[in-house]
Amino acid sequence: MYAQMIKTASNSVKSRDEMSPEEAAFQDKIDNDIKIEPRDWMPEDYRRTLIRQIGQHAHSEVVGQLPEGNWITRAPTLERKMILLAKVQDEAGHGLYLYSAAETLGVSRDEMVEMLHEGRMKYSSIFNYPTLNWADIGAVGWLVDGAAIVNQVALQRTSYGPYSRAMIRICKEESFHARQGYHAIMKMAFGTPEQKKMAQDAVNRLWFPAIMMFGPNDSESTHSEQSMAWKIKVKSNDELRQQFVDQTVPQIEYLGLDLPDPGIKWNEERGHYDFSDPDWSEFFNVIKGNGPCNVDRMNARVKAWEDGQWVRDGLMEHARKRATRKVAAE
Ligand code: FAQ
Repeated sequence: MYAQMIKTASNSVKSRDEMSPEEAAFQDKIDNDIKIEPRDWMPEDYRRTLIRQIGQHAHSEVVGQLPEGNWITRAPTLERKMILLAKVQDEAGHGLYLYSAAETLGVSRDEMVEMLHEGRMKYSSIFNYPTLNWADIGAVGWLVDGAAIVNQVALQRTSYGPYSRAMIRICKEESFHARQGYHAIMKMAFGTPEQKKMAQDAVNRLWFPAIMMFGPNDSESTHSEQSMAWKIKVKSNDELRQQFVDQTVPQIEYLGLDLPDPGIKWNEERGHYDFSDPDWSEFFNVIKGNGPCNVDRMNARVKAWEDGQWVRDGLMEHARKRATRKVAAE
């Protein structure tokens, strides 16, 4: 039934004249910043695009636990272990809010998980890169959560009510995540020469994958035009990427680290930092499944899903027995 779910809404944006009366009324609500709620009429492509984006976002939160979860047992102090444990648990919670938001659009969590496992849905490219040492954990919190926040703050204003409301709580938790990451990397950058070297190496390796998180350049983005007309996305990929670069470069400088891209330079005329494009062929290769960790990530998720089957069976049996008892009592 959902085989076409990931079919994208890449048809060009309709002009007012081409819209049916229902579509025009829907667009009026969007233009007037009235939230769309689950029972409201919506174009089928709006629904599909949201399921794709929210589902992909939920999968990213869940898969995103893997690179950090890997370091819980190796955190350098009890305090860092507690912080990391709490952060990774938060990411699981974000996945759950987002799966619930997507479910309001008529797709079940099981179906989304199946599509992920069969490679019919994506998750964020960033989680296909390894976390090689403790400095990477600081850099993930600072750069990856930092990039996620820039995007998610904008998404608090997205047109679909359940998605926008989920974003509000997620953003609050993500800002704690970014701060703990920056705090961890500060300790390294202001620590011994060896620690500073590790921090530099982490920033060098994770910089370009972090700026790829915002998706391809606007000129290459398949969905942006329609998604922005529907206010599913409120800022374009390039706008968000620029915002992230502008806020992060001074943070790198404060740490006393070298900039990871020789193309980063303040542009007085634009009032923004210039920076180099990432290697987009690497990005497209990663999202096709050929990044350094894609196979490991998917194997870990499929194994976790299969290992958890007995829990889901137990819960279903418990619910079935309760329902049977209730009917018998009536
Ligand atoms: N990775 O037309 P566009 C986090 C695909 S949360 C993989 O520009 P769109 C928290 C895209 O799907 C991070 N695929 O697409 C955390 C499309 O493919 P399709 C996740 C990507 O949707 C931290 C094609 O490329 N955040 O990190 C990516 O309009 C630490 C063309 O692209 C969200 O998901 C990518 N980076 O814009 C957790 C935010 N970029 O369907 C744990 C919500 C693009 O044609 C630890 N999502 N693609 O086959 C969005 O805002 C949007 O979906 C974008 C992409 C901006 C990511």
